[in-house]
Amino acid sequence: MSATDTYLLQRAFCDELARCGVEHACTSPGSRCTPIVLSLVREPRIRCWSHIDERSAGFFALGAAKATDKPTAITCTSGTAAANLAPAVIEAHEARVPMIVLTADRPPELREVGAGQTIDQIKLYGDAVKWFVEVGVHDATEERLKWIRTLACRAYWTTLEGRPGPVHLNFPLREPLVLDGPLPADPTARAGGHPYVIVEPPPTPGPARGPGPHPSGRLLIVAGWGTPDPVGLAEFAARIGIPVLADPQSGARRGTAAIAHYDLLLRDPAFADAHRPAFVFRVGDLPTSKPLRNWLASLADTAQIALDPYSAWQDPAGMVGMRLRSGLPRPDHLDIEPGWLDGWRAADAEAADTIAAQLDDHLSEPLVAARLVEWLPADATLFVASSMPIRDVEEFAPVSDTAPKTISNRGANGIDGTVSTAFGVAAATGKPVVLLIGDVALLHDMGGLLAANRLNLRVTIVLLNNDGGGIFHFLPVANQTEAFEEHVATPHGVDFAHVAALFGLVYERPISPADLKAAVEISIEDGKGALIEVRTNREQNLALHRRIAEAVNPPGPAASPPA
Ligand SMILES: Cc1ncc(C[n+]2csc(CCOP(=O)(O)OP(=O)(O)O)c2C)c(N)n1
Ligand SMILES: [Mg+2]
Repeated sequence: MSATDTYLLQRAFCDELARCGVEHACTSPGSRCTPIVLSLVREPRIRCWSHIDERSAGFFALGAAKATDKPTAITCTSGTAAANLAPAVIEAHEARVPMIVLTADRPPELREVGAGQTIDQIKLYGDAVKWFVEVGVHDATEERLKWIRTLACRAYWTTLEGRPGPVHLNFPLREPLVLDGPLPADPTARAGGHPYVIVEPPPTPGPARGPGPHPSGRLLIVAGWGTPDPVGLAEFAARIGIPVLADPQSGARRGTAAIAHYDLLLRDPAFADAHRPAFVFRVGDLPTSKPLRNWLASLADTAQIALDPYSAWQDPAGMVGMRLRSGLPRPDHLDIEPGWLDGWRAADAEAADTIAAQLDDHLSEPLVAARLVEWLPADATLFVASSMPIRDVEEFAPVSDTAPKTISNRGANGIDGTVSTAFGVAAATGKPVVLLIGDVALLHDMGGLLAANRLNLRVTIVLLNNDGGGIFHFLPVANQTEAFEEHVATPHGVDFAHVAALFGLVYERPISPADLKAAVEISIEDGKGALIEVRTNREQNLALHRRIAEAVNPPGPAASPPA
């Protein structure tokens, strides 16, 4: 296997990835990966994004794939570099995101003999990938060139087939790793743009009108991330009169059937009991809300039907008795109990008024979560970090027909890689991206900020800085005073103005909602991005959440922990 063989094979492989539809790839530096990196960079149809840290690169690729629903390619060198992709590969697996991971490796004769930067990369990501291939070392015969073209096509289509997810191809590469002459013609090269192997695209789930359950009475829809055709779903529900408990990530928190504040409403046992449905359609992923999850788990007499287009099995309490693949039955008439939707809507409207009254005009975490959805243009993406930001957006964001697309890394619920994922979304959409993130999550992926100036990408980062993990104050661990602050809340005292300066970001620290709105709007309009810090206090944040929950449900029980 000469360098010419290596580069002929890699060029054919990348050509085929591009023909299939790969538009973005992430690279990171190294020696062993040189042929893969150079071949990707030389493929004009693939935009290559360079990263220093493979963990960030992995999440960036994840963000680009999430934003486009198309597989992103990512490559790295051998050794622990490949291990650093694991968090993003796992998130891609859990969240059904298509990714093509191309790791460089030492050839077989250099494994387990003390050669540098060599670890066991075979099936490195275990069952988190849909397909693993040890590509092997080959001469670039016509036969092998054809084969590697089919391999690229198969890798691409495998990421999308059935439940989408990542695939891993491990490429052993022999020295020399660079070419010293021109690359000869490829006998398998061809004109035209179509791939070597065309695979029928997976069926898109959508509304179905055919046979299926025809429930009546009290119908309810719970919609989460992965809801197919959320606008159609919201319109259908409004026409028929079915309340939709719509997580902002579903895209269905719109129209006259969407219920926004179910998380707060369902904390009241009397409300929860009085609003028990006969049928629940669970569309897409389960929302994060614990009161909603507990309520669904308690509905023993309710028929629960999951629309499960991606074969996700989202049912920790084991309540789902039927799984639909193709779409919800959407007959024109359903026999819905009179007043059923009105009852939900009245309660939701009252909760919205109560929240608005409680939020007054001071900057707080719930206020920021609620208002961002209103302030952002409809073509923007709101990327929401795990921990309290995702919960606050779910709890407080209003129903809106012009809400931005809201996404989050909720496959494995990690706080890692959040900054990089948001930059990946910005790279792939070319549209405004606003990242709502806590201080610990930002510090966890601070290196992700390198993308702003290295890759000339703009993200408006709204940082909720409560100097630690505010979420833990809602949990019983908050009572373990001897270890809580240092080992659980983990305050750090970092000055984020310095972080902004270090990474060359515009820095703002608004002190009123009006200032924040102006800072966000300017950042989006001038396209420069920014780090906009909102300082909050963990104890006061807990107290505010409790006050709101009590105001919505007087004289109901104290707020449930949101974990
Ligand atoms: C990779 C990873 N490590 C640890 C956790 C556990 N965890 C959940 S929330 C959290 C704190 C997040 O703090 P911050 O980002 O400041 O948000 P806040 O809780 O203040 O809203 C931690 C450490 C996790 N989810 N993922
Ligand atoms: Mg925090």
